[in-house]
Amino acid sequence: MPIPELSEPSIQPLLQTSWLGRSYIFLPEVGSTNDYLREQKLLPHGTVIATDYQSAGRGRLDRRWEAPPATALLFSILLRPDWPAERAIWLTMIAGVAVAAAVEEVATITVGLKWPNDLVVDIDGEWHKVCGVLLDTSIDANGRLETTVLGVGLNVNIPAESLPQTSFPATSLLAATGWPVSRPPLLAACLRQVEQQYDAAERGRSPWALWNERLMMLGQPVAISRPGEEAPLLGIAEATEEDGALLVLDANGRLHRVVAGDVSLRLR
Ligand code: BT5
Repeated sequence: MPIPELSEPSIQPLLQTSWLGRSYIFLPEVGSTNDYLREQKLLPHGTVIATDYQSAGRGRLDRRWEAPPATALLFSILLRPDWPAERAIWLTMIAGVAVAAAVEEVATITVGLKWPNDLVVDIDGEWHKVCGVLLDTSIDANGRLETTVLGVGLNVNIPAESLPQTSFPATSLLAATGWPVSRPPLLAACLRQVEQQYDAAERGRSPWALWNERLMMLGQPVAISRPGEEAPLLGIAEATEEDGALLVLDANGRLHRVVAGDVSLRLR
């Protein structure tokens, strides 16, 4: 029987990292890679788990993340940054910037970011979601990050007809470009890019500028649904602040600072 594409013996020779993914676990199937790492308290910083199928893949707010078997990159990274809790957003930014750069290395496609954590690609003038990022954190009594799990779900070779039906349209690299992408080198590129961005953050460099540069909705009319708020906020997405907050200008000229929510673009 051939060894699975994402198994440790396939991935290790491709790794170009010094610490990320050197502890690596492949499970053919798991509930959720984020949940698996959250439960494994003793694994070292930089452990990566990848799977071919999640039976309980999660998005934010306990939403489902769906992908048919062996068509996506579904992986999570265990990180123990000695950072204040407010800096957790840096990890989400790092994942977005790093995975976008990795995708652009291996596929002929330009990737944008949709605030706060989605990778999107333009297909005939309409943005489609190709990847989502999920950060789980635990914080110690001193307000510092303890254990964090950074999960990435990237739609690689999902055929167009098998894409999940979602309110914000989904796509895969295959559906968007017409070309399948080999998952092992793409995973290795993602890990190299994440390590590079993480090491820079450890040296004090915020990923905010790189993240902000890729945000595709700045200057555009948006509708934002916010947790706990019935009516969506309508306005122009003006800018972001270094802590990741989105500034939205409404029709009355009032500037709103949004820290959590889902953005959709609307027509002018
Ligand atoms: C996210 O949440 O986009 C974060 C997704 C993170 C998934 C990874 S996979 C590895 C790791 N282990 C996990 O259990 N999770 C992480 P959010 O922004 O809340 O988006 C969720 C919404 O995206 C869902 O409600 C659907 O509408 C849509 N969706 C579900 N599956 C999708 C897919 N494959 N492609 C695009 N959109 C999808």
